[in-house]
Amino acid sequence: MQLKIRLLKEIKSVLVYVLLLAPWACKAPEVDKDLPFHESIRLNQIGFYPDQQKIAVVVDSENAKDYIIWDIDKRAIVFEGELTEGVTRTLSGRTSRIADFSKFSQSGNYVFLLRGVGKSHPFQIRADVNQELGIASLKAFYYQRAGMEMEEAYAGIWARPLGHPDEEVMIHPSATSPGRNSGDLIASPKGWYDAGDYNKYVVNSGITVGTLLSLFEDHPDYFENLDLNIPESGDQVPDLLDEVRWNLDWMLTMQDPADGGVYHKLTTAKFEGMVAPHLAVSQRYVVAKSTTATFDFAAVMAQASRVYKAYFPEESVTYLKAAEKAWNWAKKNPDVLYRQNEMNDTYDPDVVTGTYGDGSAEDERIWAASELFVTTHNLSYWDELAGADQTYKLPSWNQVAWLGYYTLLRHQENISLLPKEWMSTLEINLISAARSQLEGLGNTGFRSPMETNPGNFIWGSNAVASNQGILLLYAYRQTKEQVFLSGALHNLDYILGRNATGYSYITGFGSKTPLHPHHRLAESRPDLPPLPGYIVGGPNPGQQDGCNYPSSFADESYTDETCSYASNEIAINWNAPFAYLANSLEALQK
Ligand code: G3I
Ligand code: 9MR
Repeated sequence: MQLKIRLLKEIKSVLVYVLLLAPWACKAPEVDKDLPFHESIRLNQIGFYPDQQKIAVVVDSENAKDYIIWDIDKRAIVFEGELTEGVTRTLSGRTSRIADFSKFSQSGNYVFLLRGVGKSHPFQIRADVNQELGIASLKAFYYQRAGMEMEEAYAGIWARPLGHPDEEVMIHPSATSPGRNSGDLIASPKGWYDAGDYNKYVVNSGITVGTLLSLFEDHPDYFENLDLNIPESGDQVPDLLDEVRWNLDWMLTMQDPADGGVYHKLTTAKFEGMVAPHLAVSQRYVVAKSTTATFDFAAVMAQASRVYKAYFPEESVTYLKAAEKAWNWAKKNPDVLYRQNEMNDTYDPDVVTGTYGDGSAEDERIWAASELFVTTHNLSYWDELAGADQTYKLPSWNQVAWLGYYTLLRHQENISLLPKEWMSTLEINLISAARSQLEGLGNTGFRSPMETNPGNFIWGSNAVASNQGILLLYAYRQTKEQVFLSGALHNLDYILGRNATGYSYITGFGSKTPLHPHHRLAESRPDLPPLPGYIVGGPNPGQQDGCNYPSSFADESYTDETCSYASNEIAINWNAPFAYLANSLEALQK
């Protein structure tokens, strides 16, 4: 009897053992090897923070239900779940269901597997999951440097000869002034190439530098020792500030010393071909001054004067003088808007490169006044702001008021002389704008603020997603409400793969990434993978480049083709907000 019971018990425990282990044992090969990657599963291809949300979206695949998270290293199932019942629709009408595995928080390397369908791209869960991405998004600026040889020590396989020294840039007839005649040559070296093209535009440099300096001001400790492996690494200055200085040095040369006005751009007359920088040698010009460029310059120099004071005290003084001189010019010339067609009617040669033309310089005035006020505490700049429009406007190259307002909020403790009510209006407007980004998020196909409005899909839509992320992070820092942090992460997830095309839109980061960006630096080296760390413009139903797109729906209007400058170009003003988002999230986790 005793023996029988013992035997029965043993059989039972063996049975339990077999029952427990069997599914593991026979599922392992299925999970790991046999199931193919499946496009219907969309998730962040880099990964997630242990304590934050983790969501995958499944499009179509109506019958699928159970999913597992498979640990690639341990070769084991570590989490199981079911897709939510709720079905939403993507912008193109496909069904979408989500898998929320936020509860799973173990660090590791994983793949998401949908039973009966397939597996996802691999991803990680890690406390510093966005660190390399953040660094690469800043290192991208180094690769954009004009007038510098890229040495192998810093550029690796992307080493290249020096191009565009810009020591002999011609004064275009639209840009003459006493002492500078048409055809004269000036030196205007350094700076970053704007984008896929090799020109240098002050307006776009402005928002780019402003965004990067704000990133530094918001997280100085994080950047104190962050190593970008650039030629200046190892000096006493944070690498981020060394990198930005390369462009500030150039911007300073764009100011006419005679009157303080700032040339709108430095450009060839026509876009160069898809050739390496040292082979793109057409004559470059500085072209017409503009109010927008000059106010943007004033804003950036005022901010730089503040930020660099501790590192380069002499430059700090130079920056402030340049800012004030620019401010005075722009105040005297409030309506000198850049109109390329009119310019071409009057002067030769015609200039047909990027315009960065803008109908109003009012937001640029607000930005400049804000930066100058915070740096100098001079109340005459406050007078400029007292009656200004305070409604929230998402930053873009032609809408920069809130770069200034973010700065006022960042420094509110030091500017207590401003009326409390006026300052709290800014704060209220910021927070309610952030809240409205989240409205309707749960009904979108891919669960991101970006998709709550099809109107977000413009040329450079990925910068819209990034700038929304920045707004949400500011709201988070003001309120400490988790929904805002979560919203910013949703847009990061969107950019990194949880979206309608299934691309991670960052070159070199993710499993399905752009391979043919409209980027002369990359396209002139077809033997190499594209330079890493760049965000491409992203879906844009305008499709202004006339390339073949796979779809006309807003969030699917993307094609990874070199010809597609309207959806697949890279640009400094898009990388900067993305770099802000990735690095600020990292800094916040620390
Ligand atoms: O202002 C309208 C807005 O009212 C409307 O709702 C929206 C709908 O699409 O369009 C808005 O105008 C757009 C404008 O950007 C402002 O966002 C135009 O359609 C669009 O064609 C225009 O695109 C600009 C593009 O140059 C062409 O001018 C991009 O913003 C700008 O980032 C891009 O910049 C180029 C440089 O010129 C040259 N270097 C490369 C760089 C990146 O592509
Ligand atoms: O390469 C140019 C890109 O940087 C600009 O964003 C884009 C729009 O201004 O123009 C691209 O240049 C194209 C030009 O406009 C038309 N001919 C083909 C050029 C691309 O090879």
